[in-house]
Amino acid sequence: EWQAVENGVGNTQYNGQVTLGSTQSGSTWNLTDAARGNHRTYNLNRGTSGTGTLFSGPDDVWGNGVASNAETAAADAAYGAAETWDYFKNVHGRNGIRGDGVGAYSRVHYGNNYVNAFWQDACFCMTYGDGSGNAKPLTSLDVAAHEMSHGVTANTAGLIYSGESGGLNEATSDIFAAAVEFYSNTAADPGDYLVGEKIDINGNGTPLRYMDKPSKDGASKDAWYSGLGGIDVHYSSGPANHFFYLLSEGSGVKTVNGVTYDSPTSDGLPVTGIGRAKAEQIWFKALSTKFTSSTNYAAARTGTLAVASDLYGGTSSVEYKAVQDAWAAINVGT
Ligand code: ASN
Ligand code: ZN
Repeated sequence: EWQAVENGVGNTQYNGQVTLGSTQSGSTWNLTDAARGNHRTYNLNRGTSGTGTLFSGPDDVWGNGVASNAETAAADAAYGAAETWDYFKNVHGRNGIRGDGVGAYSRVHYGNNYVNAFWQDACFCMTYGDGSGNAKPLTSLDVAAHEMSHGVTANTAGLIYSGESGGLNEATSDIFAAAVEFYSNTAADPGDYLVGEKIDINGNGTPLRYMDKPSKDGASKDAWYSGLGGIDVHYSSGPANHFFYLLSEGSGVKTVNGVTYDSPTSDGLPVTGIGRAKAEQIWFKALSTKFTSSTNYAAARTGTLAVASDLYGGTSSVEYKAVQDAWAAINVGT
């Protein structure tokens, strides 16, 4: 059956009004993004298994910006998937999560008052709860990019989700969550080095995680220590998130897009940032060409240094030195 590739309108909860890829079949529009590997967005309608129903309807307008409209979370999830796709393609030359041009799918309205989101390799899909009171779906752009990046990690380094490699796996998702948010940079959701600042998971407006000083969340670590591999991967990610922030922006006080950061160093020495764009290139290339399933913090240092040398001209480059300094600042390789 013939389908037309369309651009619809998404009225999201977190990113204002956006353009969404859709397909038209007769007088029905489907939330299937033909320009991005046919990524599809499904409604679980509070169920917890299967795919539910593909979002479809008599028009190409999705959601109204309010969580009570079932299409709103779909619009946010579809936008997040599209921006993440575009980011990996346009910034890193990667054609989809697996690099094969095939889109994943998203499921929204998982369960009742479910306050989490997750990626699953088995279905090649990501799933979002509606949050507390079913009012704060976990479909913010950074969370979507975080979950989808788990798919990229699984299909590149394959970092094992425990011990230090698990922390690096989690950090990779936070790093690309921030990168995608800066790439998208809508007025409603400007780029930042915070994770989950839109979903009010703590009920007091604070974000889930802070990359400039991870310990601000009360549990994540700012620097490597010998017991790091024994804590939850969402906390052992802290030092690598901190590394990425320092490499991008440098230590001390800095305001970016209206958010003020204050990033310490464990060795007390300053770090001069090389900018987020170069830091992203270094992390992605290390992930996809140097890291393996068992990479730990020490090996991540070795891998990123090798990549910095490859990309930016040897061990005397400013970039190589900044990578050295940023690892030293989180107590790796001193
Ligand atoms: N949202 C969490 C994550 O992506 C789910 C989990 O703990 N696996 O890390
Ligand atoms: Zn994660």
